[in-house]
Amino acid sequence: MEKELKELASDFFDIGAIKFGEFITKVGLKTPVYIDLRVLIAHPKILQKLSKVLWLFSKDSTSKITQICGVPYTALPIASIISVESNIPMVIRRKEEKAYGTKKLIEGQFEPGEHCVIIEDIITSGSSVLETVNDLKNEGLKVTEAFVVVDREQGGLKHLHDNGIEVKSLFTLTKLINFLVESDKINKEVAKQVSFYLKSTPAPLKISNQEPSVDRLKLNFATRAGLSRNAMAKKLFFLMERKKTTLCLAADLTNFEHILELAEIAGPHIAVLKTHVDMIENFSSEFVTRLQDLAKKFDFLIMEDRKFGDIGHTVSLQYRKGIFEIAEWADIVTAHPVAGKGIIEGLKRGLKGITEIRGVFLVAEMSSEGALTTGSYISETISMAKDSSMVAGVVCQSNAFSDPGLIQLTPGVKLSKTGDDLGQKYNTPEQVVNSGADLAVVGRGITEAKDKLSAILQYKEQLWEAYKTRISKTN
Ligand code: S5P
Repeated sequence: MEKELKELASDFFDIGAIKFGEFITKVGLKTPVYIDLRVLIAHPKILQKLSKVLWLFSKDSTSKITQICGVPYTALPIASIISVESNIPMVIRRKEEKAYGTKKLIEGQFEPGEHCVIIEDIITSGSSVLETVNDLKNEGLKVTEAFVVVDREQGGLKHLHDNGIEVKSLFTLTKLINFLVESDKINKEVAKQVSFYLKSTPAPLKISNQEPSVDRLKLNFATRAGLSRNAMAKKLFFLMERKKTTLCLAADLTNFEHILELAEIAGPHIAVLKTHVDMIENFSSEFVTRLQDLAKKFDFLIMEDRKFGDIGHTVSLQYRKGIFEIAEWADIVTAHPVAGKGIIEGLKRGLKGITEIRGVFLVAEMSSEGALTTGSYISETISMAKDSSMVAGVVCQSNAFSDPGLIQLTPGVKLSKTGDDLGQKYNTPEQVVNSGADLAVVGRGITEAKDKLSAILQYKEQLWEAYKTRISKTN
């Protein structure tokens, strides 16, 4: 392979794909060397040679690669050639801004769980690769490897490794320069300048949507509170940390006295009490007042799981008006983003004149059998959540987002894993926490228990233990 690489290095120099002088990189750094592999498309033979050598890395892959994704734009032709030559399908991640609604972010045909390898021309900070990986993962693809032409040795490798991506590169910049010295393309003085520059300039990791490059599952809630843009998420993170509980009690009972009785018992041990007020037969404003008193006394938040799902105008009225006047008392509400971002605007409008902190959880993925919340619906919901300061978190079953400032709420939790006869599916507390749950919803696991307090404590403890273990894992 050394011979081919040396030849490729000379080719790059001859076609002007590598230049020496003073340049500014994509992430704003000054550099004495500039590599622009876009010119390769004017040299099909070199492009083909490069693709062939790059694909040799696949021989050592630990998993069977069934999809290939080139990072736009420079790596796209390389990925296309590899796809054609290896007869492995390719996916493309759109580069344009994430407009929610109509456009698919990932083009191609694939099943969740398929292994996809990333093809990239150059890594500096690793941010382009990471953005692509995050979007592919949101679609359910497994991504653990990136095949790269040149590693500029400025931190990208480590950043990606820290995020679970192993990079295999044909050249480090040092190796590329050495080949060029050996082939008399550049002199040693230039090589020295470049190597000095590399040693003194690590590249910061920048991601276009400003998402920090951290694994949220490893951060504690206090740290994540500081990374959140949403006031309710901050409040909830701190509350969970303070009370050492991630339990959200689904008080799905039809008589409000029974809900209040349960809240008396559960109050000290829960972070959130979740209601469905439209199932309460004797609903009145008295219920709200008494529940709010208990919330204050025991330091928990109230979530009305209304799952708003209509056009913004309707939602703004449903939120604020009617007999429930939800906006007046619910700290948090849930919403299906099915109607588009107007729903969030509608909720915002419903809060006019209300000064207390309020937050929304968007339902990205449901727990029940046959739910239609799959694929791009989930990733589009995540994009919507990230774009709005109203959104405190996302309701989902899997670790579907990386933004540490958002809270993952996961329902469908029970100590015994059986479902119900209407399609509800359950996972154990440990399983949901390992799948990213920050806050876990338990309903019948508690409401139907003979000894409610001991059930509450059991769920609380198991969930908290699993969270502590999760954040203490180093990889
Ligand atoms: O996907 C979902 C979303 C929600 S919010 N699946 C759910 O089960 N829920 C709610 O969580 C549901 O409305 C109910 O209030 C609670 C689960 O109750 P359990 O009795 O099955 O634990």
